[in-house]
Amino acid sequence: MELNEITITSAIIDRYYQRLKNSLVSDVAIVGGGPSGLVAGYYLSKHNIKTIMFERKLSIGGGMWGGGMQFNEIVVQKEALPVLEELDVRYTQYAENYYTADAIEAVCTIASKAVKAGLTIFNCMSVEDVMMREDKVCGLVINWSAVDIAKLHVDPLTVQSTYVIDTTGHDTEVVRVVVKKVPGKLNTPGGTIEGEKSMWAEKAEKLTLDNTREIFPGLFVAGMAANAVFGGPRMGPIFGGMLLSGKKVAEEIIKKIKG
Ligand code: 48H
Repeated sequence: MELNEITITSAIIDRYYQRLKNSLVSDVAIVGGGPSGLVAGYYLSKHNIKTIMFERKLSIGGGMWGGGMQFNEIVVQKEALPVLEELDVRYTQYAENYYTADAIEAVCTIASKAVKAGLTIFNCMSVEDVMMREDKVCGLVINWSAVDIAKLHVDPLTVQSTYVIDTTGHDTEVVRVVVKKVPGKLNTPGGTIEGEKSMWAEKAEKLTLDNTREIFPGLFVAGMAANAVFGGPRMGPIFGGMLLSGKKVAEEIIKKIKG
């Protein structure tokens, strides 16, 4: 059978264009494809909420691929096992309340489930700003990561979204832009980013969940970003808090959209 390069090229351009055009207006835009973002994307999509995700890197998965110090196993505590079960990730008990999973299986399986539930992912795209109106964050300003890396002076494009979730991890990049450029205060004790604290796993895992919420009208934080914004400690390679945080942020937004 004949294979024609121009048809191959045309197929990619047409399909990608369709997907991008269909994503210009969405219910939820997630920034960052780490574990918390992927889990949020899964639950939102499963509830038929139109959800898109932007990931700066070529691969999604964030900090989960490398487990702890590149030993590619993750630890998950008992309370997060229902999320692993829902997502079909296999796990093994290590000690009372400590379970482990293969980091590679976890990333691949969660990502696959999220995409099959309907999440649209754009990799190699960076979020550099938000779209704002008087009262809320209402979208994202995006550009190719390659433009960002090469420091080319190329203007970005914009997508509109009812809610934005910052799951950019330690750097909490979307919230950082809002603090710098959008009038108003964050919903934190000091009204701004409190900053991540040093390692204290037990406390951090609880706080990650407490801190998963709407931080500014239209803007939610989840995962490591939630801790960084609210001044919680880090927790190292235990991932239950990330999974539960992704689930919680999805539930909060589902409640807002569907009542
Ligand atoms: C597009 C962006 C941008 C941007 C960043 O760091 P992540 O894995 O995030 P979480 O919160 O889901 O998981 C945190 C976890 O991996 C971790 O680091 C833990 C548990 N640490 C504990 C400790 O003590 O260190 O993923 C964030 C993703 C990454 O893939 C980034 O590339 C991406 O967000 N990202 N994507 N536009 N501006 N900024």
